[in-house]
Amino acid sequence: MIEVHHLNNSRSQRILWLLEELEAPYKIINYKRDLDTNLAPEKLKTIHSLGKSPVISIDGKVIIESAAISTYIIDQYAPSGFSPDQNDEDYYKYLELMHYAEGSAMLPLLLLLYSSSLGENAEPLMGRIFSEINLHIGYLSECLGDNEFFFRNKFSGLDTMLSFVLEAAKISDSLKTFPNLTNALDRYQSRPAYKKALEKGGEYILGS
Ligand SMILES: N[C@@H](CCC(=O)N[C@@H](CS)C(=O)NCC(=O)O)C(=O)O
Repeated sequence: MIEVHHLNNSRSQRILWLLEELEAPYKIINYKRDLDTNLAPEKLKTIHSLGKSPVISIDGKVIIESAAISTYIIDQYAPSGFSPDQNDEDYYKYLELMHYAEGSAMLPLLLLLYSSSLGENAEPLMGRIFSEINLHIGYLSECLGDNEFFFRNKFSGLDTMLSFVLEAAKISDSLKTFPNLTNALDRYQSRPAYKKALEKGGEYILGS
C-alpha cells in the first residue's frame, strides 16, 4: 500500500486529494512543520535526503516530486481514459502542464513568499515578482478558458497538480482578475474527495 509522508500545510495535500478521487488505498504518515522555522522535521530526511513533502513509499520504493508521484498513482490506480496514454495526440500537452505547475508556475509565488520576510528590502523585487505571477496565472487562465477542467474539460491529474498553484496565488490576491480560475478553485474545493482529503490531512490553511 502507498504510504504518504504528509506534512501539514503543504503540497502533499494535492496527493491526498488525488488518492481520494481515485479511491486508491493509502496510509498517511504525519509530519508537523516546526513552529519557529516552518520547516519539515528532520525525521522526514530518513525517508528521502531532501526532507520535503510530498514523498511516498511503496514496498521500499521512494518517490518524490508531486508530478512524478501523481503520475505513479494515476498509472497504478486510475481507470482507463483518466489520463492520455503516450499514443494520444495530446499526451505531451498534458505532460507539459503536469510539469509546468512546479517547474514554472510556482517559482514567482515562492519568491513572493520568501521575500515577504525581507519587509521593505524586498520592495525592488516586487514589480518583477508580480509581473511574473500575473504572466503565469494569466497563462493558466488562458489554458482553462471557459472549461471546468484543464484537460479536455474532464477531471484529471492536471487539476490536482494545478490546484496548489491556484491556492498559493489566491493568498496574494493574484486570482482576482481571473474569474475562471477563481471559479475552478471553488469547484475543486467543493468536490467530496477534496473535502475528504482535507479531513484526513488535517491542517491546511490554503484550503479555506
Ligand atoms: N516541487 C516539490 C516541492 C516539495 C516541497 O518543497 N515541499 C515543501 C512543502 S509545500 C516542503 O516539504 N517544505 C518543508 C521544508 O522545506 O522543510 C514537489 O512538488 O513535490
